[in-house]
Formats: sequence, C-alpha cells, structure tokens
Amino acid sequence: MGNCYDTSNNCLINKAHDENIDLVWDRYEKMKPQCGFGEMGICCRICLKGPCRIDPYGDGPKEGICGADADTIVARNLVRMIASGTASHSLHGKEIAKTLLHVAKGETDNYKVKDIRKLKNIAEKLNIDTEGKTINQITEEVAMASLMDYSRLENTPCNWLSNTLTKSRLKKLTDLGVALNNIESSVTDIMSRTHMGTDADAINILLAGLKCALGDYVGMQISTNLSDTLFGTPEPIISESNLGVINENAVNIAVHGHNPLLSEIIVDVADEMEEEAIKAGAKDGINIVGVCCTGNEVLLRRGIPLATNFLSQELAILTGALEAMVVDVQCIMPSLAKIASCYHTELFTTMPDAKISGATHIELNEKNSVENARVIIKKAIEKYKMRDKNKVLIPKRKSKVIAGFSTESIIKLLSKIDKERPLKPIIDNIVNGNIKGVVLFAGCNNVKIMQDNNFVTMAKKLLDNNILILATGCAAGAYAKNELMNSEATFKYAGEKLKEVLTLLGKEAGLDVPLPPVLHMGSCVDNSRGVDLAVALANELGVDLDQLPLVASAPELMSEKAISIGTWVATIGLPVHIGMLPPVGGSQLTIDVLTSKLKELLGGYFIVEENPIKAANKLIGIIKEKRVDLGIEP
Ligand code: XCC
Ligand code: SF4
Repeated sequence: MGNCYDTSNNCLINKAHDENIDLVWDRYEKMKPQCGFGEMGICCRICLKGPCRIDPYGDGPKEGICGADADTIVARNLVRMIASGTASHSLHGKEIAKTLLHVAKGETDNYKVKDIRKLKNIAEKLNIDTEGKTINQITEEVAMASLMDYSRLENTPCNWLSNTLTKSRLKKLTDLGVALNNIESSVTDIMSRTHMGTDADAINILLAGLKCALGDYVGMQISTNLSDTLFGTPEPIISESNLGVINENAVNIAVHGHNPLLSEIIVDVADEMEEEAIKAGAKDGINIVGVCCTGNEVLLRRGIPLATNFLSQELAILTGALEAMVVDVQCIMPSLAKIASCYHTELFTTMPDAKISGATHIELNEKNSVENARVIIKKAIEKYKMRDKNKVLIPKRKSKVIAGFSTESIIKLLSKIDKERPLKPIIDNIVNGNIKGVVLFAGCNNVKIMQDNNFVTMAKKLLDNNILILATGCAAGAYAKNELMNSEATFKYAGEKLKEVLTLLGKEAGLDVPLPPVLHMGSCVDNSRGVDLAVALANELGVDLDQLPLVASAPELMSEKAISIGTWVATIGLPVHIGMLPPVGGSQLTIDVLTSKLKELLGGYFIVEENPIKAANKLIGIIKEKRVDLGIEP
C-alpha cells in the first residue's frame, strides 16, 4: 500500500496495483526487515577482509577483523555519506561555473548572462574589482573565482565561504581547522582517510566530515548564485502544484532532477514548438511540469507548475498522460524506466554520468542543448499520438502557489517599507514578537515516513505559534502540493500576529493578498538563500548565526545530500532537527559529537525527533530560549 498524506494520490496507487506495477512503497515492504547492522551504521565493507559487523547488544564481536571499533566504523560510514553529498551538490555548481566561463569566452551561444545586476553584486561580494571592465571580463573573473574553490592549493578559505558568512563564524571555523579551502580535496581527503588502516580516531574523522560538509555549502552558494546570473534571480511568481497540473489536452513533459542548465532550455524550446503540438491534436499545446529540484528551479524562475516531489515521482507516469520525462541527475528512481515501459511515456536521460538502462539517452551539453532539446520535444509530440485514453487517470487536486522568494526579492519587498534599512521591518517584528522566529524546512521524502506528513503537521503547529517558515527542495514541494504556499494558508494557519505581518507585507508587495506563510526559496542548492538571509539578519543585529531565533528541519530526510546539508547547517551554528536517526545508532560517541559536542564548539547541533508534534514543540522551545538569550520578549 502507498502511504501519502495527500490522499488524492491514492487512485493512482490503486491503479498501479490493478496493473501489477510495483511502486516505491511496495518495494519497501518487500525489503523488510531491513538490516539492523546497516541501520545502526556498524557494518563495515571498507576492505575485503570484511564485511565486518559489530554486535551492539550481545557478547558478539566488538571490533572488526582489523580492530576497528564501532565508533571508527560509524564515523567512517557517516563521513563517506557526507563526501557523496558534497560531491553531488558541488559538481552541480561546477557545471554551472564552467558554463559561465564558456559564456564569458564566447564559447557557447546557448546561454548568456541574463541578470547583470546579480553578476555585479556577486563580483562585489567576492571582492572582484569591476571598475572599467566589460561584462565578459567580470563574468570570467566570477567564474574563475568560483572554480578556484574547487582547486585552491593555498590553505586560505574558499571565496564562497569567507565572503558569505559572519566574521565571527568564519573565525570559529578557522580556529577549529575546518574553514575549507578546496572542495574537491576535501572529498578526496574523506575517501583517503577512511581507507582501511588510515584514520581510526572517530573524532578526527568527524571533524574532517564537518570540513567536507562545508564543501556542500560552498557548492550550493556557487550553484544558486551562478544560476541566478545565467537564468535570472527569482521574483514572486504565481503557479500551481500537485499531479492535477498534468493537462489531459496537452503534450505533457516532466523535467526531473536538479540541474537548471537543461530544464531552462527545454522550457525555452517548448515555447517555440507549441504549434507542432497543437497540430498533433493536443489543443493546449505543450505543458511542461516539474518534479523534485529541477521542478523547483523552473517553478521559481519560470512559473512552471510543480507536479510532485520525490516520493510520488512514479505516480506522474501512472497518470497515463505523460508523454516524456526528461531527467538529469540525482534523486531519479531507476524504477521509472520500467514503469514508463508499461505506458507510452518515454524516459530521457540527458547527462553522461546519469544513464538508466531502458531509457533513451539524448545528451544535452552546452554545445548541442537547443538542438537536442528539440529532438526530445519532437519525440514527445509523436508519443502524444500513442497515448491510450483508457489508461489516463489524472487526480483533480492542485493548489495555488506563490513561489520565488529569493533573498533579493525578500529584501526588495521589505525596502518598500524601509528604503534605508530594508531588514528593519523584519527585525522589528521579530523583536516585538509578531514573528517569534523562523524555521527553514529542507530535505527529502523518505518511504519510512508517510509522505509529506511530518512537513505539514510541523508547519501547522509552528505557524499557529507565529513562527515564519522558509522551505526548499522536496520540503517546498510538500508545502506547494498541500496548499501551504498561498494566501488562503495564511488565513487558515498563521497565528494572529504573523497573519498581520504577512498581510501588511502582501499589501506592500502590491499583491493585494497576504504573503504565504511558507516562503518557497527554491531547490536544495537554494538553502544558500536561507543562509544569505540569516547572515544579513545576524550582521544587522551584530550577532552570530547561533544566536538567531532560527532553526532548520529535515523531518523526512533520505539522501546522502541531506546528511551533508544537515552537517554544514549545524557547523555554521544552527540547530537542525531531523525526523529519523541516520545510521549512527551504533556509536554513542558519534551521537554525542553531533548533538552536545558540536553545540559546545559551534553553537549548532542535531536534534532527533520522529514525532512531528513533539518535534514542533521542541523547535518552539529552542526559539524561545534563543529569544531569552537575545534579551527580547520570549
Ligand atoms: Fe532529492 Fe533535491 Fe531530497 Fe528531494 S530534497 S529527495 S535530495 S530532490 Ni534535496
Ligand atoms: Fe572489517 Fe576493518 Fe576491513 Fe572494515 S576495514 S571490513 S572493519 S577488516
């Protein structure tokens, strides 16, 4: 059986069963019971003498064949997860930085700098002198300063680390020896030190994990900022979300994955090819919909409707009305190929490092992206003619979404109230308690948790307590689908005081309606936007990040990327709630480091709480404490 908070999906889950198609929930059931050693992180496969397993309870082995104990094994496994997350996010940023460099050198016609103001702001942030330089020169220097963060030999911190945090935070990181200088060497370092017979000191291993996780942060800053330069900085935009956005009368194409380099082109080319689709009988032309973070990217910049987040990605195909799904990298279930083969849907892979057997591979690179996007869309139009009307079932539900809350757009909005000090209205409202605090929700869905339930349950409780919510990634997807990102949600769920503030801000923004109580900041890499806002607030208040009434939460975490995000968020000083224990249960030492030790050293720490109501209450308590420490009304 499926397990979604949103019951409008159930008809598709039942359809899958009627058609003998296994979904993620079915495969999970078949996987049970899952390996207890794996769950606790005490299985080691790092060398061929193994696998070794530590007995956590009985009188079985307490050390591996080489002598590694549970702490060493758990810490090594954990930091390898961090390294994978960092590799994924930072490579995403590197692809975009390389594209920007090629734009600067005139080596590609398919991309250009769309947001010159953002480019100049970045140059200023990175201390690049722009006086008398052409746009191409500035673009090249910004791209090179970013690429330098992947390759620096000197032991000075990354450009995107030292110029984006508070001064006191940078000092704390430097003092602890984790102020990262080079993203890629930090990943290499993790792989090397966790090789059999190298680092066996769990604390030393975990410290390297903190440093590597900061590479995830730097990669996100690069991804977000350089994407804004190429494709524009998001502004508030109205759209829709949930599977109901799939249009029976259109050629439906889903874009799924993470990298906007591909989806932006697909959206552009689809506009040109509308007529062809109409000629093929689709009276509404071409309808692009988004899945996961690629979906968030094009929702924020282009208003493309978001069909679903991670866990229900398979259901988009089950509607029987999807002609093509175009994927790039990360969070793409390999099962999609098999499910697509039960329908007329064609699955396209587009990246050389992310092929799926059973899918059609059409590579989209800088040189051919427009041309090949046309090929993909042409094939999708042909597929439309093969759609079996008897197999179409599109759930009706879709909700209105106001998205596009980049830091810039928030500050622009606030400057309508106070031109000189745009952050002042927010700070005043935090100080007087109209906004008690802020929670940033991020991270995935996990099949072990009812889809979206933790997100929605926690949000309702927090909003009622006048706590503002920011969201990214699949967290944002959960709120978009479930009607928490529109003005009606403000009336329904926001506490009285928060409602007043959001109503005033909506008016100032010229929206005529209140701002939504959950602000969509973008994809997972756009967690950097949340940091930018927090750093601006901290600087304005003259405090460090760990003093702000600001907490992060990933209540349905799943991927290795979520582990690396959570780790850097704690490292820069924020409390991080997670809705399930990652595979560290076999090492009390590791748990202590991630909770209490980290808190002593850096102010940030992990809180594990599975029950969403209890979790919300804990976050409310933490925000209260932070307010008391700041000397403002609790
Ligand atoms: Fe993937 Fe970004 Fe997680 Fe969603 S939230 S399941 S990582 S798509 Ni990043
Ligand atoms: Fe076993 Fe040690 Fe090899 Fe791990 S590294 S598999 S604990 S012998």
